[in-house]
Amino acid sequence: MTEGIGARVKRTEDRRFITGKGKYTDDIRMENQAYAAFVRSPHAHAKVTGIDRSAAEAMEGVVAVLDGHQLTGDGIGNIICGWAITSKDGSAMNMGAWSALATDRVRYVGDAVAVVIADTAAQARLAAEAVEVEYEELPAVTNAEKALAEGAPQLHDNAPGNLIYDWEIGEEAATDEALAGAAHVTELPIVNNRVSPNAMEPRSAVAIYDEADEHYTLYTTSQNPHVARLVLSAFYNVAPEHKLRVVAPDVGGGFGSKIYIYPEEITCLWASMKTGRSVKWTSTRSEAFMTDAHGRDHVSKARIGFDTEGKIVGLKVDTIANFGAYMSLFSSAVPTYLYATLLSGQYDIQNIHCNVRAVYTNTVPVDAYRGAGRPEACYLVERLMETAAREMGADPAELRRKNFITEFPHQTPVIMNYDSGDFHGNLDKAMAAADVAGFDERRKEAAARGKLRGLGYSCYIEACGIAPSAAVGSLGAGVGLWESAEVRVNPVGTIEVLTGSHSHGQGHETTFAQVVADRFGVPLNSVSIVHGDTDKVQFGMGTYGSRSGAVGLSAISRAMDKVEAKVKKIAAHTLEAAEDDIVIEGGEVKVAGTDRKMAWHEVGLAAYTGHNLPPDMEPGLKEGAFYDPVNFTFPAGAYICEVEVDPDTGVTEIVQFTAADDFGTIINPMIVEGQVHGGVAQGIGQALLENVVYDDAGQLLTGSYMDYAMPRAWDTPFYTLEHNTTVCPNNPLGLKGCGEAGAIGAPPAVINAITDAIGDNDLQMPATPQKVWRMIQATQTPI
Ligand code: MCN
Repeated sequence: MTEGIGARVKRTEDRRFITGKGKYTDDIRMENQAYAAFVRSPHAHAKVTGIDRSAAEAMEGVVAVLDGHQLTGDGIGNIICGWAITSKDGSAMNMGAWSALATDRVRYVGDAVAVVIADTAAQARLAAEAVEVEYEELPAVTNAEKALAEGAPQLHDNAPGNLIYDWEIGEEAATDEALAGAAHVTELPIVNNRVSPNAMEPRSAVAIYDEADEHYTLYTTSQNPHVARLVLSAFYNVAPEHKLRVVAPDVGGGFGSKIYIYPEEITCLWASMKTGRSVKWTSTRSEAFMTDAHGRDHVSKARIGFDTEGKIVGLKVDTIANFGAYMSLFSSAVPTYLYATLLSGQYDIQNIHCNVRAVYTNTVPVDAYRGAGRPEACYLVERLMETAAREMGADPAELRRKNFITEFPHQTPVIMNYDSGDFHGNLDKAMAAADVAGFDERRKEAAARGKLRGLGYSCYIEACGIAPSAAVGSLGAGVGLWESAEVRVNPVGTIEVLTGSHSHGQGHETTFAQVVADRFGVPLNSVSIVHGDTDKVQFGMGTYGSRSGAVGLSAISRAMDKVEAKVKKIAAHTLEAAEDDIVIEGGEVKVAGTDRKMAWHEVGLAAYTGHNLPPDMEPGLKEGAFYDPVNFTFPAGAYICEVEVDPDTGVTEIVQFTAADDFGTIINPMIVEGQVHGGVAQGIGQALLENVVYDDAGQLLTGSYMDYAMPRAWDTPFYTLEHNTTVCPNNPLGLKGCGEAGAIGAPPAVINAITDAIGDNDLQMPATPQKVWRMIQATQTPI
C-alpha cells in the first residue's frame, strides 16, 4: 500500500506548519485577555524580606500584582516530583518545597517571586520591573560536587548536605572483586555537560476561568496535557479535575522540556481566577534560558575491567547528578532508572555497580532532555570502550564485537531484559557504509593537508516506552505508563482516532493515520488523528521516552482489533457468511473467495442506521483500548563519526556521520530518518558546542544565543543512514522507538573521533575549538 506501513508519506501536518497556519498557544486570543509578567529573582540564593508593589499597582493597565503568600494562602500546593527514589540506606528522598511563587527564599536566578497581570504584555513587563523586592543575599553553590562538600551553602532545610538521595544499583562487592582480578582496568572521569532544551516555540500558557460554572481551561505548551491536568488538580489544588480542561494545541518542539508542570502554568490559572480575566504568558527567549528545565549535568568516575581475552569482567560507576534548585516532575528517575539501568550497553557484563548521588544547587531545575539518562549512560559506556581499546592496543570495533550480547532475551544485572537486537549486524552495516576499511588512506591524505583525521564509534542501546505499569509503579513512579486510544468509524466511513499520545514535531498525524489506513485499506486523508485535549481524549500519558509508536500505536492497534471484530460481525450478518470468512482489503469488506462484498462506508452506515444489525449488537462503530506494554522496547544502533581537526585553530569538522539503527518495524522511513537527523544534530550540539555555564555566584553566563552555541547547518554533515530491522516481539506492530536515538548515540561517536584525531583521551564535552587547540598544543612536541 503506497500510504500504509513502510511508505515514505510526506507529513500531512506540515501543510499548516509551513504555511504559517499552525495554531500554537500564543496564537490563542481571548476577548478579556490580560497578560502576565513574572518578577524574577536576580540572585541565585537569597531571603525575600519584603515586596513593595505599590508603584507597580499604580501603573497604567495593571490589573493585579500577586505574590507567593497570596498563592499559598489560597491553598495552591507545592510543585512535586512524581517518582519516589529510595536511598541505599532505605530513606526517602529529601524533597525541598517548591512553591510556584517563592515566599521567603529564592534559590536560582529566575525563581519567580511575584506576577503582574496587566492589559498588555508591555504594561505587565514594565510594571514587573517596578515591583520592589527586598532580598538578603545568601551564599550560593552551582557545582554539584561543591554542593556536597562540607560547609557548602544549604538550599533546603530538609536536605542536609544538599543531598536528595544516595542510590545504588547492582552488586558492589562482586563488581569490586571482578575489577580487582581484571587483567586491564580503564578508568575515566566523565562529565556530561548541562544543556538547555531550546525548543523553537518558547513555553506559553493561556488560562481561562469561567466564573459562571467555576471552570478552568488551560491552553499550554505541554507534551502531556492529561498528566498536567491530573497533577494540577490532584497535587497543586488549582481546580478539581472535572472542572479543568487542558489543551496542548500545536506545540513547536519540546525535547522533554515541556513534560513538566512549571510555576507559570499554575500561576496563570490561579491569577485568572483571582482577576476574572483570561491570563496569557509567553516566555521570552531569555526567560527560556533561565527557567526551562535543563538536561544532563552529571559528573562520574567510571572503571571498566577486562580479562586477558578482552572480555569485560566488571563496570563500576559513581555519579553525581546536579538537580538544580528544586525537584522537577521526573527528575529523580533520570539518573537512576533511566540511566543506571542502561549501563550494560550492548555488552554482556556480569558485574555492574552504580552509585548515584542527586544534589541540590542554585541553578534552574534539571530534568529529562531528549534521551534523559540514556545519553549519559551511552556516553559513559562508549567512551570507556573506545578508551579501553586504545589503552589495550585493540581495534575498537573488535573489542566491542567480542563483548556484544548475541542471544535474546538477555537479562542484564541492572534490571533490563533486552528482548531483541542484532548488534553485529548494526555494526556491519555501519562499517560498510562508513568505509572504515578506507579510513587509513583518508587519514594519510588529511595529514598531507595538515589536518588531523579521526574515527569514533558508538554502539548505543536505549529503552523506550517505560513499562510495564506494575513494574514502573513498584520502582516508585506515581503513575503507570500505559496508553489509551479510541477509534471511531463515522457513518460515512471516515475514521477519527483519539490518542493519549501528543505530537509536538514527531509527525503522529501522519504515521498514526498510516497505520489505520494500512489496517482498513482506506485512504490516508479519510483518517484524522485527534490529540492534545482533555475534553476530547479521555485520558493519556502523553509523549516522552519515545513511547508514542511502541505504546500509543499499540493502543490504537488494540482498538482497531475491536473495530475489526465488529466490522466482521456486521458484514457476516449482512452478507450471510461466516465471520471467519470475512476479510478487509483495499477499502472493502469481502467474503473471501467470492464476489460478495460491502464497501467500507457501507459497513459504517449499517452500524449507525442500526436496522440491519446482528441480534443483540449495539449500534455505532467506535472502540477504545488501554494498552500496557509488557516491557520496554530496545532500539539499538552503531554510529560512526569521522572528523577532521584543524591543529592551528582546534576547529572540528564532522566530515562523515554514519548511523545504522534498529527501530524494529518502521512505519514511515522518511519521518524516522528525520527523527535521526534531529537527534544526531542535538547530539553533535552537545558534543561540540552546547554548554550551560553559571558563574560561582549563580549568574547564568549563557543566557542568550550570543553565549549558548547551538549547532548550525555547517556544523552538521550530510548523514548516511542505514536500517537493520529486528522486530520487537512485545508489541503488536513490532516497532521500537526512534525519537531519541540520535541524541543518545551521537555524542560518544563525535568525542571518540576527536580523541582519535588528536591522540588524547582526556577530552570532555563540549569539544570547543579553544579546548581542543589547547590539548593539541599540550601534546605536540615543540619544534
Ligand atoms: N516511528 C516510525 N517507526 C518506528 C518508530 C517510530 O515511523 N519504528 C514514527 C512514530 O510514529 C512517530 C515518530 O516516528 O511519528 C517518533 O516516534 P517515537 O520514537 O515513538 O517517539 P515519540 O513520538 O514518542 O516522540 C518522543 C521523542 C522524544 S522522547 C523526544 S525528546 C523528541 C522526539 O521524539 N522530541 C522531539 N523527537 C522530536 N521531534 C521534534 N520535531 N520535536 C521534538 O520536541
